[in-house]
Amino acid sequence: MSIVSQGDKFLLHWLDLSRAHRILWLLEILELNYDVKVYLREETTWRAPAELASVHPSGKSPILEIFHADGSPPLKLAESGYIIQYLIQNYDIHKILTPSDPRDRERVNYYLHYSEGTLQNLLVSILVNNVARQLAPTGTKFVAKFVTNAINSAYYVQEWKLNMDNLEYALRKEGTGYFVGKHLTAADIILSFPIYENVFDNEEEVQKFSGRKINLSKTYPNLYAWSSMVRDDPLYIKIDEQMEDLVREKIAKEAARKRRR
Ligand SMILES: N[C@@H](CCC(=O)N[C@@H](CS)C(=O)NCC(=O)O)C(=O)O
Repeated sequence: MSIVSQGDKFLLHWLDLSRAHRILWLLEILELNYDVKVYLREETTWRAPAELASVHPSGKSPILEIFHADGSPPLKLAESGYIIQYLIQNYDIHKILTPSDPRDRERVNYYLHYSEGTLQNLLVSILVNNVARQLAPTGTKFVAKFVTNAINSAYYVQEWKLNMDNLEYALRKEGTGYFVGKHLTAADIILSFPIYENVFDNEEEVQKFSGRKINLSKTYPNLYAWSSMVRDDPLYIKIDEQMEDLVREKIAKEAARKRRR
């Protein structure tokens, strides 16, 4: 059994435009000592590069490695909800993100499951339909478009809207600007990807898949204000800037490697 300590080191396997960004935000908030390894998505399929599969059999991001200061065997964690829960349980020593009310802690746990169990699946399904349209061979694209639009509008987009309405209502009812209680919690951190990154910071794509013009800020004013809170958080700004630089570096390195081949 390892003894966790603030001296532990972390390596985050971070895929661009992925769920891993929120783990980075959490590592910053908890002031942990981390490094990031950057992976770029494949251009046409938008899948992770094969090298991620050598880190973890899922081949997905985020993966978080933890190297313990006491020399005990390192850990390799997968699944955003679990990673967030583990980090907060073991490293939130000042209780910055841990509500004092046990009922609030349970509500946070609900969102950790809800985000990956329900909300994110809808967005992934919409993304896969989008990729299907792009990958359809010439001459069949109109069929692919017709079928994927029909599936989206009969199921995924309806479900997504239902979830957006429910989340808007949850924030309005809470009345604090956060999903649970009066402060930032893991609920806000896990939802930053499916709500802020996938929707409010991705408006053009939302307009395309939703099939009609949605005025996001008017339809979902509480979610809009919450998304602005995420975007303007100084540590969120810091990780955005840091990753922009690292992604640029990685693109340049890969281009140089291709030229050498
Ligand atoms: N349920 C997992 C999902 C992980 C996942 O699907 N990650 C995506 C990035 S957002 C990925 O690595 N996709 C690349 C691929 O599927 O090839 C989690 O919450 O961490």
